[in-house]
Amino acid sequence: MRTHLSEWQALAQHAQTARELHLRDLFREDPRRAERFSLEAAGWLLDYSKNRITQETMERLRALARACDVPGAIRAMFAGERINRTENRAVLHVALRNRSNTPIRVDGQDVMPAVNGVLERMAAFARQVRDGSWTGYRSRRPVRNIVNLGIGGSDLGPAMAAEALRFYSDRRLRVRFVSNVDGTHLAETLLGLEPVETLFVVASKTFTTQETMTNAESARRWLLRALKDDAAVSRHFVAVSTNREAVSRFGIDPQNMFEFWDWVGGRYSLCSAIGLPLMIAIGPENFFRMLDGFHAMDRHFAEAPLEKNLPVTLALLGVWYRNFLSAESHAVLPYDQYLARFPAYLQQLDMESNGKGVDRQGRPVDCATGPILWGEPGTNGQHAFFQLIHQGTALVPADFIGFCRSLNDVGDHHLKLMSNFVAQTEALAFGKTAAEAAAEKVPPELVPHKTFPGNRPSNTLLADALTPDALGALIALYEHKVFVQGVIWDVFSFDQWGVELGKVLAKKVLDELSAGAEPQLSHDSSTNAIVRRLRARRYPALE
Ligand code: G6Q
Repeated sequence: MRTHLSEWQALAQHAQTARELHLRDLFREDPRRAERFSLEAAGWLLDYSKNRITQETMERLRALARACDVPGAIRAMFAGERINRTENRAVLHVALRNRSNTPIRVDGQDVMPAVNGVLERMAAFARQVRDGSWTGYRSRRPVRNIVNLGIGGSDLGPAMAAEALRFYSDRRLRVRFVSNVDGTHLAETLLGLEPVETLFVVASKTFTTQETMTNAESARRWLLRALKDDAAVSRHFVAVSTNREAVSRFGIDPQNMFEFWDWVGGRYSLCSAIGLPLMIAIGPENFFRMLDGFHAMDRHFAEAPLEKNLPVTLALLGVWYRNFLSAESHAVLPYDQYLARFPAYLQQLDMESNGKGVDRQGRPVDCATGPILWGEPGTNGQHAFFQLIHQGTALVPADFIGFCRSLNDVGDHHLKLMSNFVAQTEALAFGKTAAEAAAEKVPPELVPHKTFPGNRPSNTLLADALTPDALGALIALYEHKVFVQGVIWDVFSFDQWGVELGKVLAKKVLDELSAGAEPQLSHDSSTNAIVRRLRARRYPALE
């Protein structure tokens, strides 16, 4: 068990004194603190000096990482070992963006020719859509609307990245994402679209997911209502999947299926064919630049020693707060409107990977695992929940993500944005003492309210501009951070069994909700009553 490790116990001991440290004193005592606790890789600066750590803290955390064999785990992942043991799969998202093209083997077979082959087919298809030569069924009209139908890992990555890289997108094309089984999502998205100008990308690794298949069937009906010929499906639907059989059963031409593999986890699949709608939006060259950024961070992660390793450092800081200073959540605060969906994307990456309660031997874990991850872009969050981070009782370590240059140089907006970015981390770290408040002539009764305790930790992540490669490197940074934390907590980060039970129960409830005759209900009294009410009040009434 992790807490039995002497390195763990040493950290717990060390945390008792570290709890007393204040960032004000740490910075006062060491004028070179920022330099000492800053790292750079793949175009990103990480300044982690505004954390409640000392040199000793970091050394002890790295000792823990070594005791948990983080270096061995990194090697095993890159070597294509079946580290996803509960699903008996290798974990090789790094192969998808292996731009140096060195062989990466699964069961002795190099996967790079297949990876490169699919990327080439994607690029050829994306070019056809972008240059207008992919036209609607029996029409000369080019496709203008691309609607991705997918959910979870088959939605969040491309949806987030299409927003993040919107600056680079072809504005003649409208790329949209429908995920929810709620018919409103599809209905509102299709409103006003011309079927003959619309291409659906059905993105599903398994091609059995209820939400995606329901949306795909409804989209097909919508298309055929207008085009009135089943043959139109093969012109207006393409698929991204590992399930060739189900794809052709749906009526999609296997020529228009873009394949990926079981060693690509859903939430790690953005660089696979799942990225197709993004590639159509921003073009293959920008997509490849994004892969270059991913690869640069992958190389850094695989090669840099622990003390210079950005993903390892972020992971260890997270472990420090979660396990030794009892933080329950972690905020991610991008100061860039294009990154509006980044926290939602990271929520899946982090919480689905490390939201686990048993260790790799199947025993209940003896330490806290993944934190609750949340966030919103700055400066919006400042006018909403930042109050709690500054003066509330919860410790919320935060990552501030920003860029030196804006892609939209409008007046002095960027200077104002970034002045807030800087000021927030400063205010969080150093606060304002009661004496300082009093010196500002704050009425005595208000002094406690206008005092800021400070000592609230943050990381600053800064890149020059939000380019495709900067985005790729940023995503890879978090992917590997989550991986390292999973190793330290000794949980399996690449499965998600916790989502299964609800799916199974929903099937039963669906039968009950849609049954003609009043069904015999055998749930608890609460569930029975809700099912009855839904049936009774559904309008128009069930026959
Ligand atoms: C991600 C999960 C999950 C998955 C969706 C969609 O890591 O596995 O979010 O991506 O359930 O699955 P399909 O791609 O099979 O439709």
